[in-house]
Amino acid sequence: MTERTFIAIKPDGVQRGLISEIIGRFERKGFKLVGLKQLIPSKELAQKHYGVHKDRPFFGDLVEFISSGPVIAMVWEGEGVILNARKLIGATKPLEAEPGTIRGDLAIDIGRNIIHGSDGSETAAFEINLWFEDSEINEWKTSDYKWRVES
Ligand code: IDP
Ligand code: MG
Repeated sequence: MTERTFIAIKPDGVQRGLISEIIGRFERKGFKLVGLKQLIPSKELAQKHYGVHKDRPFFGDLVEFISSGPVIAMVWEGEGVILNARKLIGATKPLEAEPGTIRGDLAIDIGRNIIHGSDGSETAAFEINLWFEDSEINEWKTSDYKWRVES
């Protein structure tokens, strides 16, 4: 099913110069970028985004970190993109993430795991709506879409 997911390159990924490396993996897979912006998230936005973790001991540090510098916020579209993005990203703890995944290849620490991806369809809808206005998301077809998806 064609669906959309919210992906964010966290401040550590931006600071380490990994934007093109990360975006390139989603592009090469064949997913389509339909929304993209750089912003320094407010504390309020970070708190809402990570609201499910508000009672966890790391919540304060996490909010502080996410709002500490520029983040690349994106919406990616494609067949099965929500679950598949999670596979491309790898496990939350980078040392447990398989080689070949973004976290497995590019990170070490759970608190500096460089990328966020929505974990299900409800979360994706909530996060896209939280980070993007409808007018910031574009509907378009890649010129070579027939060569990626039989349709
Ligand atoms: P996810 O990013 O793989 O979906 P979640 O369990 O939803 O992982 O946690 C959200 C984020 O919170 C993680 O990506 C990581 O940055 C941070 N986090 C999760 N667990 C810990 C922890 O035990 N210590 C420090 N940070 C954590
Ligand atoms: Mg999560």
